[in-house]
Amino acid sequence: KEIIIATKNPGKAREFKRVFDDEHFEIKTLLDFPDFPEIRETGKTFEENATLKAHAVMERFNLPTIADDSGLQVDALYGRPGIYSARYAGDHNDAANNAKLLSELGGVPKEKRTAHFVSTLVFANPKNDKDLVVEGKVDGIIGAFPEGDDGFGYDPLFYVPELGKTMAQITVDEKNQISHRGQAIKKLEKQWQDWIIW
Ligand code: ITT
Repeated sequence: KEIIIATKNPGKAREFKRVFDDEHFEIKTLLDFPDFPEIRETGKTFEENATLKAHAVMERFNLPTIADDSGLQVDALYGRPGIYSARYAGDHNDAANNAKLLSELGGVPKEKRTAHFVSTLVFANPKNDKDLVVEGKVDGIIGAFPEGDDGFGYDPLFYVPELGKTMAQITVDEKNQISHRGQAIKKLEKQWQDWIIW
């Protein structure tokens, strides 16, 4: 069975493939279709943007499609960067985004650097008339400097108190156990068996 993950983000693609790429499924992402046009994320919420991505890709390939729209919400920044997380510092550049985040939080003490990663997944399928929508969330603290080389995006700055590590200091499997995306994927796996019409 084929499923498309509507992402061009290699970090996301890796996390999804770790879960779904087994004997049951053939998983493709937009990285397998480099000519697929840019999908404009014009929505005002994670769900709206995930829905835009899921439907653009489902309509093109006529296959079951999962899209993720996700981001970092920092309490001291009133929830920013939120849906603008990918392009916080202009273009999609993780290093520049992390530098901007550190500079905006300059002088903010540790106890006020609380933050959350959130992920909304939309699963759209040509044979289902409604989408399946799930969400996941994980709490953390924005560190004073980046730590770790794994993961992507804001992971090196996202310190998880329960682990005593950042999201970039754990393996992809460990991240999937606790992360916003991992939690949303678990919810999806529980619900989609009863929902999907192959
Ligand atoms: P696609 O739309 O192609 O999936 P994207 O990176 O543009 O890729 P989003 O619009 O959902 O996706 O932006 C999500 C951004 O939020 C992402 O680029 C990171 O900056 C941040 N982010 C989301 N999940 C993250 C995670 O698990 N670890 C670190 N940063 C994350």
